[in-house]
Amino acid sequence: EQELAADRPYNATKASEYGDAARTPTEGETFKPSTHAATGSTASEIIANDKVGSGNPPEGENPTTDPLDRVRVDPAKRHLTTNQGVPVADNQHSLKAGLRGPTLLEDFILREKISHFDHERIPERVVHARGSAAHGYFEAYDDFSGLTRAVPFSKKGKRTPVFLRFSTVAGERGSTDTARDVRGFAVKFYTEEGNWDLVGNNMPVFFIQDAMKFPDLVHAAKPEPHHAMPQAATAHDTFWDFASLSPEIAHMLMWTMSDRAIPRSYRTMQGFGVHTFRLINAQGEARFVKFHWTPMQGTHSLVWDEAVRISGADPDFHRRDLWEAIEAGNFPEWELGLQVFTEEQAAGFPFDVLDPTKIVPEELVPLTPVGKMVLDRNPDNFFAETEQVAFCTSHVVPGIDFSNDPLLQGRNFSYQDTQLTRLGGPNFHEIPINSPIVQIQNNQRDGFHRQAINRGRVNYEPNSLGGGCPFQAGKMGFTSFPEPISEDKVRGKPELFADHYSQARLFWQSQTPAEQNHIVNAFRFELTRVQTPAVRIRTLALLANVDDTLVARVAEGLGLEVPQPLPLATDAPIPTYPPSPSLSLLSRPGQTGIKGRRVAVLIASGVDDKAVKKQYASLLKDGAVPRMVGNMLGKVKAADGDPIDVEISVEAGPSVMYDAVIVPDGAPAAEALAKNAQVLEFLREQYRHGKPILAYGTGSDLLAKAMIPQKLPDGSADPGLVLGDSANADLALDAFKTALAGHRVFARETDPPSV
Ligand code: HDE
Repeated sequence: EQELAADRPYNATKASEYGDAARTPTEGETFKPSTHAATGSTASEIIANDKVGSGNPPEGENPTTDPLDRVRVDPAKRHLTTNQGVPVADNQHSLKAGLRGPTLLEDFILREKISHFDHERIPERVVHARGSAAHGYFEAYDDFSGLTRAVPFSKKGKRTPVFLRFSTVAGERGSTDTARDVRGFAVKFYTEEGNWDLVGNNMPVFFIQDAMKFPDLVHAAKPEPHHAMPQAATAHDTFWDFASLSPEIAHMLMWTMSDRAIPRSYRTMQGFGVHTFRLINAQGEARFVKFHWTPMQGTHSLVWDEAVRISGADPDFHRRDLWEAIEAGNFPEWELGLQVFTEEQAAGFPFDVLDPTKIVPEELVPLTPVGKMVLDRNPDNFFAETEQVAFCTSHVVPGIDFSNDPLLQGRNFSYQDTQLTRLGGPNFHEIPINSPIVQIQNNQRDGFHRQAINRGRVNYEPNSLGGGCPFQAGKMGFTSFPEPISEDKVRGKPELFADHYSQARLFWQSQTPAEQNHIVNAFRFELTRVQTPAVRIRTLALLANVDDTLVARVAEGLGLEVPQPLPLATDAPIPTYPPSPSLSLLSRPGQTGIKGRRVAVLIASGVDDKAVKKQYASLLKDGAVPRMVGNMLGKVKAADGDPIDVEISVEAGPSVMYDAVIVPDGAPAAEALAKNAQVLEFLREQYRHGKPILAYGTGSDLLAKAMIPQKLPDGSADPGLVLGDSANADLALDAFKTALAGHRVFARETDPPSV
């Protein structure tokens, strides 16, 4: 029989109700008195100041961490209790009238346990259901108070804690990570003037121009309602039916059919605020702004064939990648860049900055880097944090304001509204992950699951009985930009919104040939899945307005003629843009380095272990993630007789789990591996997916057995295929690392694939 761990009643959430002495935790207890708790005189003031969302956090610390100890539960050395704190003697058997008798209604322990379990699930998000998140901070490069009074930008080196949730859009909570889809990129800044949510995506434009159309877009994109297919993908006939009848979608289609929709990792995606927002400084001066997050890990994507296979091999591919990188101390970073422009400049642009289907090309307004975001801590509990976090575009702080983008205006209603159902009422701001780091003071009261114990009898304003508190903040408070408005009340859109194609063309023309090939193949794949011929043809008619080559190539892939283009929605002259190189994934900064890249080292008995161990260590040192991959788990006997552990088998860790492969020297090893068709397939997939391959000595025999070409299809040397021997081992490893930093050799691709 275990003794009860606590020798006296103790509850971290009630500590100070029993006086200061009760704040010392008993053994096995996790509660730590907060480092910044005020030492007020009455017990409840101490509680109030120790609560999450209260007190003044010391700068540079993540103040959301410490106070959360109030709600952290660590069962170490503690006994089991019911939710009422009653010690549970037996957690295996229900209470019965006799060993073979019926279970008794009286069994409050069984009923409480089952009943809580019955209600464990909450509704999943209607879009962006599948996500992964992490904590971190944003650090300003300088004092940008001339631009905005938003506190995260107030001085050089200032750190603001953040929580970032990535997501796919269409798939359900248990769907796969690598579906072709937009990715959510939602950042919550916990500032000293309240929470600011920058709820963005990994693409800078959107499908529609007005919130009115959002439910239709989502209905069309989600599984078809009669049979709930496809899961974890955007629907085919219904989505393309809607798309081909909604020409404003043209630009976004180019992005979603590009490699942006199949990122290699959350860590290698850009993020965008999408809408035009406003920055307001302390003098009340306003400027328009677009927010851009640039990954310092490089901007990389999967190839489609690989994305499909990963869905089977590891549906948690992106979730795992983010988790493991942070656990390994390989903290991902993004630079925040702002495109700042005035209302007068905006009036001169050939597009409307309120139109969320348009970008502001970086060549027109360059990015100003203002800070970096670092993700350095995984959540403690997926449900409590990642699932319950509630982002709302309406959560802005003084210094940030909206524009009249009609999509943003609609979102400002939608997010707050959706949380009411999803999180069960109006107190979702009290859930620890959603609580601001500043104390909340207002006269809102009650509602389901209220946690604040508001004291006193005054719950209205103005009042005299409470000394007028809490009082209005006046100039210190949030003030909306006083934009002058004098217009008729109408349903409609501005004329420039009607140009649907010029920026779709800009995107297409700014891609490299390899990226253009991928776009054509993606359209071909998706439209092949569409069963209704008229929908295919109408989509081609839409693409005919984007680019002649694009539509001709897609039509050819579908065995169709190019149809007449869809009629244009405007007679106004269509703007033309010079190509924007920054729209190509391959031109983004941060493409160097191999941190976090996964490298398979194929081993079997007889492998040249000295060289292998050296390569392995060198990759580790550079922050890469090498893995010894073999026919089966267990030990292989190296050439010099030493055993080496196989970390994973080719069966459980197929090619698509790695960014590159090393095939070491050692004739017996090459022979043993060559007998396994999965190994040969592994190598062929590495090649087909453009991944760097390093082979030493007899490793080349294995490549030959897998029929890996030595030259690129055009006859030139393959920069990703490095052959080495003992004489040039180090040079070869360096060449391999360079290829790995470059990520892929797209020049290997042929259509259809020849390997
Ligand atoms: Fe969302 N969107 N959205 N969206 N969205 C939601 O809010 C909505 C849009 C985005 O990790 C929902 O809490 C409307 C654009 C992200 O928790 C919902 C419109 C962009 C996330 C909702 C849009 C986004 C959401 C579902 C058009 C990129 C996940 C659950 C007017 C700038 C946030 C929830 C997270 C989630 C509505 C368009 C990004 C229903 C009505 C444009 C990253 O409120």
